[in-house]
Amino acid sequence: MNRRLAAGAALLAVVAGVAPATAAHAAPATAQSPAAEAAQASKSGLPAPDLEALLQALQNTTAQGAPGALARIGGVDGVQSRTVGVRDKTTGAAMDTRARFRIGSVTKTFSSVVLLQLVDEKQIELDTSVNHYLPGLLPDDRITVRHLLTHRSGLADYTNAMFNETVPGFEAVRNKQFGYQDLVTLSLSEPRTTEPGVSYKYSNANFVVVGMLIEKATGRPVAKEYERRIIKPLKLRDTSYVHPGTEIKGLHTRGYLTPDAEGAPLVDSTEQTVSWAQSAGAMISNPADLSTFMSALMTGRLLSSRSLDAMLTVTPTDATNTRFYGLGLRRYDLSCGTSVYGHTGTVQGFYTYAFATRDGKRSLTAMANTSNRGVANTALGGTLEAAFCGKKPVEATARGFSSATNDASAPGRSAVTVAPAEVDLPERNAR
Ligand code: REY
Repeated sequence: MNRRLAAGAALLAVVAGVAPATAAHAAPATAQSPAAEAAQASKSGLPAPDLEALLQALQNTTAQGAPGALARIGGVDGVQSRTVGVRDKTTGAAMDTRARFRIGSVTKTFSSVVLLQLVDEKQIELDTSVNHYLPGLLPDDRITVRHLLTHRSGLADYTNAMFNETVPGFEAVRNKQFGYQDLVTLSLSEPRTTEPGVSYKYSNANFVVVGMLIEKATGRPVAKEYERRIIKPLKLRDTSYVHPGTEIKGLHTRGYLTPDAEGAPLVDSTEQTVSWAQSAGAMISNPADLSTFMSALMTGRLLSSRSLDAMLTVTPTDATNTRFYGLGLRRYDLSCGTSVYGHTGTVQGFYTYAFATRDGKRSLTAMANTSNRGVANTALGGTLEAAFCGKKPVEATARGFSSATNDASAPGRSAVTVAPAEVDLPERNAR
């Protein structure tokens, strides 16, 4: 079993063991837990973040081989952050919450917002055939714009083959510039995965076509549209789309890709075109900007309520019934009953989580400067519970619930409750 399969098997075991979401609230209403009292006092109405568990999740992430990791909680209760390890292995510079990094598929949420603004402007319709806008592009007129945004088009994810061998795959494309059409051709050279609309299959090809739709409808490159519709209005000074440029300018974190061979040295993957992903994954940002973006999205500053509702209309992505996908947006249901919306990202050298509550009053960005290391990504996901659920009620343990689900400081906590980023599941088709 290679590392990927081993990690995946562990994750599946974890998912199978997810505690019922009700266990954490089983304490009767008469005796209020400290967390519940704190929730009443906070402006967000949420319990105070469990900063010890947050730090523990980051330490678990570096214990799994990430050079560094960070978590930054933002919102109406103020900013709280924690970092561990380094952002640069050569200089030894410490991880820094201000530094920029590659956000991978969190880019999909930016692309969805631009597309949905075009829907608001009546330039594009969600339930119209993609081929209506891009004649002859796809082999099936039944594939609609909504199918792309929900990963229900059946367009194969060409990145599975591209990165079958992790480091050679990366080196082959790191300085390459693909046209959108090249990426669609790669996808169409593989069998389609589902009839249009029938089932969810995560695929970068969908958001490549979303980029094409944006460029067709506006007559401008996607970079300009991100800039004028999101980056400028929200004053996101650390957010950019520099494709096909390879650098992350300014203060940034270096990314370290894990080779498939056990024990092989990490590959510094910081500089690359990310041309293989473009509108599916090539943006650069930092935690404060991602927090601003996710909160602005949730509070209706970017979209009409109709389009936001469409974006938030989700279907399950797996059998746990805790993970869902809307339009370029994930929803995770946490063990305390709180739902959070956002996206995960994986590009070579970087894992990202960017999520906010439905009312935008609390947000979390977590990042580790590693990838191809699913166990580290799962550990990083432990920051979600710590940030949004706070400390687990002590009386729940006293009443006999298993310590694994209720002890906030237990190392296994993140493994029990976290929703792992689907990109790292062993069979990527299962995404
Ligand atoms: C591509 C492979 C991951 C990453 C991907 N990312 O689809 C999109 C996303 C933009 O959803 C690479 N894995 C790694 C391998 C596996 O090479 N052999 O982990 O860096 O964020």
